Amino acid sequence: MASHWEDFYATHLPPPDFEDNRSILKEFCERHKKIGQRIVLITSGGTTVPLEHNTVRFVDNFSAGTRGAASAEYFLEHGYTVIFMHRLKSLEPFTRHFNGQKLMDMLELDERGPNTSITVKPDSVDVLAPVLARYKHAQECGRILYINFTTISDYFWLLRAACECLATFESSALLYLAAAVSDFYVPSNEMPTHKIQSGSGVPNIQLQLVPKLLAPLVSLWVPQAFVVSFKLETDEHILIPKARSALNNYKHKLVIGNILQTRSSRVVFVTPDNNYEVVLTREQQLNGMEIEDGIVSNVIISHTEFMKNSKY
Ligand code: PAZ
Repeated sequence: MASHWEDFYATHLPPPDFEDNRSILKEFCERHKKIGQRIVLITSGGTTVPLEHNTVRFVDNFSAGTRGAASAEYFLEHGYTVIFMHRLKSLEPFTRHFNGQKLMDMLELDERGPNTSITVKPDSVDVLAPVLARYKHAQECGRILYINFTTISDYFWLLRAACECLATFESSALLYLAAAVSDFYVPSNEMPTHKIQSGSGVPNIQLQLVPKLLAPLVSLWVPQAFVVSFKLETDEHILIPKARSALNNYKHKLVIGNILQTRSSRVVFVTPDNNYEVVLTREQQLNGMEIEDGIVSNVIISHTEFMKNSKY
């Protein structure tokens, strides 16, 4: 049985920096509410499920955060203000282009003179400059806020706090829930305090079902917002039925379905009225295009339509 969402908050403490993050979210939303721009909350990356309170081991999720980080850049390009709620150390907008050693390889170090200098290699300027320009612009306008989570419990607390701040935006708020959130967890009161000992034999770890937050989110926390959830499956046959059942259960506006192996080239939009695919061809991929460009453009068309028809 899934525990009820209210029980979850009653039995799991907020993360230690929760009040700081709540104030930061509140201040950011109040500032942008005055400007009157549209705002998107993007959740990105996977949550962890700790197996011990003093966590040495945890269950993790495959998500790298590519979808969320890339989408954040496209929402900024379209004039949205962005709250980027992501798994700590997962991919982030802009820096994702220079992951690993890429940035180091673009730089030249000169230690010959009295002053050490670092320059960008001439053939890397064209690659770095456009991304840097977009990054600087977003920073200078203060249009993106980064909030990070690690565990499923952090995610729950931060998501609700963000929703409380976003509610005032009514239909101008868009929730783009791309994070891969664990479906199973070990409740706090069933978790050992210390590292599980191999000397005690095979551990008996009982995972419970995570409560479905989409239900209170859509009906109570941000009832006027445009909510988009993602659905990941590995079996093509159940993708659309599962996406449609989520839409029927939670009564939000759009589920974007994807299959693990093809998620960067094909997604299916499932709406109350129909299904349609957004696809990136091999050629487009080779030309450096990203499927998130098409996903975000289509989501914005639906959000615009939703705002037009909304009385809020
Ligand atoms: O983060 P990523 O780019 O590696 O993967 C994106 C994704 C597959 C996690 C996302 O598109 C998604 O489907 N999120 C929801 C997953 C789910 O809980 O069903």
